[in-house]
Amino acid sequence: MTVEGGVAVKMRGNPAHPYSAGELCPKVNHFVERVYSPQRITTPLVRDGAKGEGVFRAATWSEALALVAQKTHEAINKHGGETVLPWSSAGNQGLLQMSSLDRRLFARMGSSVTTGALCGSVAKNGFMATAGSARSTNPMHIVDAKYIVLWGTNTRLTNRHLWPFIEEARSKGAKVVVVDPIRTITADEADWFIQPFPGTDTALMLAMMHVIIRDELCDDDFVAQHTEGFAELAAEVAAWTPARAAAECGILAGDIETFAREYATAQPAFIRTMIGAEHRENGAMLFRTMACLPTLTGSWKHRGGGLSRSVGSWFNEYVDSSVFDVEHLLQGKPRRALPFTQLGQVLTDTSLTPSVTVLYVWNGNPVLTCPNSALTRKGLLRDDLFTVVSEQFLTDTAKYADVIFPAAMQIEQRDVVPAWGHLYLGWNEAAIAPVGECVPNTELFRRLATAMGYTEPELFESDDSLISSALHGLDIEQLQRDGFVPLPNIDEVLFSDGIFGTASGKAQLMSKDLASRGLPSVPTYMQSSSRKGSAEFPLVMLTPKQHTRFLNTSYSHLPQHGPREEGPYVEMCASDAAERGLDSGAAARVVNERGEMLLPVKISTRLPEGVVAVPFGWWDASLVNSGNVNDLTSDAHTDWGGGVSFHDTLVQVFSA
Ligand SMILES: Nc1nc2c(c(=O)[nH]1)N[C@H]1C(S)=C(S)[C@@H](COP(=O)(O)OP(=O)(O)OC[C@H]3O[C@@H](n4cnc5c(=O)[nH]c(N)nc54)[C@H](O)[C@@H]3O)O[C@H]1N2
Ligand SMILES: Nc1nc2c(c(=O)[nH]1)N[C@H]1C(S)=C(S)[C@@H](COP(=O)(O)OP(=O)(O)OC[C@H]3O[C@@H](n4cnc5c(=O)[nH]c(N)nc54)[C@H](O)[C@@H]3O)O[C@H]1N2
Ligand SMILES: [Mo]
Repeated sequence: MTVEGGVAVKMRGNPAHPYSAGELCPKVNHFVERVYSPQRITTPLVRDGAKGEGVFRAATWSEALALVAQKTHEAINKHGGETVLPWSSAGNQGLLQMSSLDRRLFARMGSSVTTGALCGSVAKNGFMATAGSARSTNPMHIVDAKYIVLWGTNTRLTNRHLWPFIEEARSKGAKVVVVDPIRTITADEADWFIQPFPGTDTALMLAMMHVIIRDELCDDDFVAQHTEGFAELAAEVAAWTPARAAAECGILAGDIETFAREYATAQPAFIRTMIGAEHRENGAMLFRTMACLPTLTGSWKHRGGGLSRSVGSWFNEYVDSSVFDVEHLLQGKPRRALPFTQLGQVLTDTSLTPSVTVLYVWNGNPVLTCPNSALTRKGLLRDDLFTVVSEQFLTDTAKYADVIFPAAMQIEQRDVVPAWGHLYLGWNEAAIAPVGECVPNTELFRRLATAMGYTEPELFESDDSLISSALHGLDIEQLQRDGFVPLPNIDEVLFSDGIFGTASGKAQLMSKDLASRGLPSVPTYMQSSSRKGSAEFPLVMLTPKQHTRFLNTSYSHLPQHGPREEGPYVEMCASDAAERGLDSGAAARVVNERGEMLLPVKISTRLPEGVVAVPFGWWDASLVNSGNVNDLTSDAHTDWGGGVSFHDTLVQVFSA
């Protein structure tokens, strides 16, 4: 960071960082402009118009805090602590600013808590059902792979720093296969692109395992010593011939045969996956089944083998966020758990007792990032709901607030940053004082605790003290000096000894635990509602990330971001467009029972018949018509893991 006279003027990446090699992505290479953006919220704001209208007046901190404390006390006195709901997503992903002192403050209030997540908890819980551990393979080991499967992840867009490692592996002879219902920019660069119909991957994997078992390509010793339930799995996959799966997935049976044999024999074979494929009704099953593939072939044994998803849980051993939970603040009270992803349902459920009457939102933009936005908005418009938002910008969510607190950004606060894509812990030093009256989340929660009249010292712990109480077994001096430190176990080849994280230490090809929860004990394909289709809404709509300059909905409203991406559109194949009399660029209405969007048509060869795609991340306010695709998406839960099935959404498209 270059700072002149207390003003940040330039930011660059650290070329010594082993993963990023100093490359800033298009999301953050204009970060300094974001910090000093004229649109930034720099003082507390109090609503000065109708709810949702977005009209506010500046207020002092003491006025805003007093109002929030008064409303919160009133609500708790009337309905009990569980009437308060804190809703926080990832924000800047720092240890302190993502989730720390808030846990203590809301425990002290006895508030409700959220369960599940928009991101990652399905992949994690699906994977864990097989492997018993949330940890998966170090992504950087991909350089040693001979066969790379990028399964439901758009690496070149969403995880671009991994791409050079993939290129390096390819230069050493690795083959790169992409499995995705969309021919993404990553698929464009693959050696082989496999395009199953959305949500049918589990059928594809069952057929792969059919071939692997039938052709005796399992690692028999590994399976015998380190797994449970092989016979039950074999019985399930026996019926999944490549021909059967081919019909379900819309791909060729011969391709399934080849894929299975190549995957099993080209060792080490590495599967890389992320989040996109979890956003489905059967998302957890997809990840559970995927974890069986390297288990049957024993590819975990090799550096360059295994399966890699988000690796945040590697940090837990060294960055212990459980120190933020202080039991006695709860005074033995139970906490009511409400589903994180279904905020609209929670806020509009009239049978909920007590109903949520005070909502705190920070680190997230749920009006745009949760599914079924109309329901979220309806809930936020309730007259008897008091909404507090901490934000950097007047987002579509902040517009519904009664009080907004101005939030600091990364370069204005100290934090440590665990990663989800590599195994280096980052040190985030404050480079400048916060702009205006902005404060880090931790400081907001200390001020709120004071305003509430609470006195427990745990509610006021300093940032430095919180950091030092959470870090273990790391060289802090090195961390501060270099800006990053590798996790001590970074070279571990996960599960290479065949010891998994389950109670028995064996991978669960059959899981009694799943069975006891009423779920299928062995990997099982269940057709999703979107695969079944509907006469009224016959098209499956996918809504992945598609813009290099957006981070979900963050950045997209800023001049160097949204305007430099082509606006939102509905992408479809030529035959689906022709059937509807739509040409490229024509205005189309994308409709279902939840909402409607007016979008230009983009005809492409990236999608199969029956599947359309609309990019995620645009704000409502940025467009004449809504740019928010979550107006249409399904808020149905995933099979387990508490996620949401954004991609199991059905729509119809009409000429506008
Ligand atoms: N540029 C950019 N980068 C980002 C983000 C961003 O918004 N913009 N967001 C960040 C965040 S929060 C996350 S979680 C990661 C996500 O990283 P990814 O998981 O790589 O990204 P997604 O776009 O969610 O989904 C990836 C792919 O999943 C595919 N998919 C959907 N359904 C299925 C299915 O049934 N089977 C298969 N095989 N594939 C399926 C989609 O077509 C999509 O191409 O990206 C991070 N990086
Ligand atoms: N249709 C569809 N919907 C999706 C997805 C999809 O692929 N398709 N992806 C899902 C995924 S994977 C994710 S992760 C979620 C993301 O969902 P969210 O986390 O809600 O998304 P963001 O748009 O990143 O919003 C983060 C907000 O936090 C604010 N913020 C950042 N740092 C701080 C801070 O330190 N303090 C405070 N108070 N605020 C801060 C930013 O200004 C921004 O407005 O969206 C999900 N929704
Ligand atoms: Mo995410």
